[in-house]
Amino acid sequence: MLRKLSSLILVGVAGLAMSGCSGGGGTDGAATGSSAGAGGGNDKIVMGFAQVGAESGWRTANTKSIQESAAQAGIELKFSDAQQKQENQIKAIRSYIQQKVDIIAFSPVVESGWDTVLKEAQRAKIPVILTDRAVDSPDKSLYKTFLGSDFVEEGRKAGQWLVDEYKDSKDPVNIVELQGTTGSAPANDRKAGFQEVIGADPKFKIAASQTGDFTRAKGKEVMEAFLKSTPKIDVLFAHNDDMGLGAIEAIEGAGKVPGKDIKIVTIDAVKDGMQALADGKINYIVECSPLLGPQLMDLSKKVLAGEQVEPRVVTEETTFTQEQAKQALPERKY
Ligand code: GZL
Repeated sequence: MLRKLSSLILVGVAGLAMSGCSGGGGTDGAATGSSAGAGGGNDKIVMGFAQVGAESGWRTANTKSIQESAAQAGIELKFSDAQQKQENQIKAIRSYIQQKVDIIAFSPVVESGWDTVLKEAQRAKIPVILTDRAVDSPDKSLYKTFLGSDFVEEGRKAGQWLVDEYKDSKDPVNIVELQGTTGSAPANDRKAGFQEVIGADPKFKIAASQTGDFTRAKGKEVMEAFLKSTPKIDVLFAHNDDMGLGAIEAIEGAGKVPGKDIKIVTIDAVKDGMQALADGKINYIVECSPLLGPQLMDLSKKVLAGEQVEPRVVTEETTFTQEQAKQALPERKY
């Protein structure tokens, strides 16, 4: 792109000077005209993507979608996995700034603490796109758009299923909640949406609520603790399928029947979750699509072409009952 062309000329001239005017092709690197930018030829877009980690089936599908879409769009992708640590994502973004990529995209592991590094990208004139998760910065000029689900609505849908499921019951309904990663937008917003809907009826009580960090292992561990500490559990609300699947192991380990003794509602609708739903171990799943790759690449090309893009792009998604899961499974992409 333009940035790389100017740096190619600069590097080429410097290279010639450094290699005694060998006319390029020398072995000292600079003479080969390698771009001072991020390489990839002078017309290929180079994207730096800082991924959260590989914590769940959703994240694996999201990564696959981004990598495959970049290849199909002819975009050179630099990709990093932060193992769910904010400091690793910040390091990756700084590295992309130093490499002078054309655009940066990332899924912020937590909502806060991004202003400094986003201002560094802004000063370097590298546009940023948020995917999947949001940041809580009041300065909306720090990124071009936020592409991802409405997590509050996902929480509301989970709550509404519960209200409908227990509409004829007068007895208290004891709920335990496996929250997503502490401080993350999906955890904060799914909790808020769920509470907004069930809070209207005092029979619904959240007896225990703790983070399972979106992983199966932690979901199982926390559910085991809930089963020991909470005398009567009617419902589990897990912020993602993976924690729900871990909780199923704990419930079965305690000699109870998931989906019957304890009803389970989760969010994501990844293949393993949909299989558990079809098998009757989960009762309802709210979809959260990880297939953000094509839209991300399209938005990136528009941003770099100087076109206006919507500041917020909400992904389309639905919900699944056990019957609907049986129908959907054969064609499920993730
Ligand atoms: C939601 C995404 C969440 C998923 C989890 O968009 O950020 O992170 O619900 C994943 O499965 O770990």
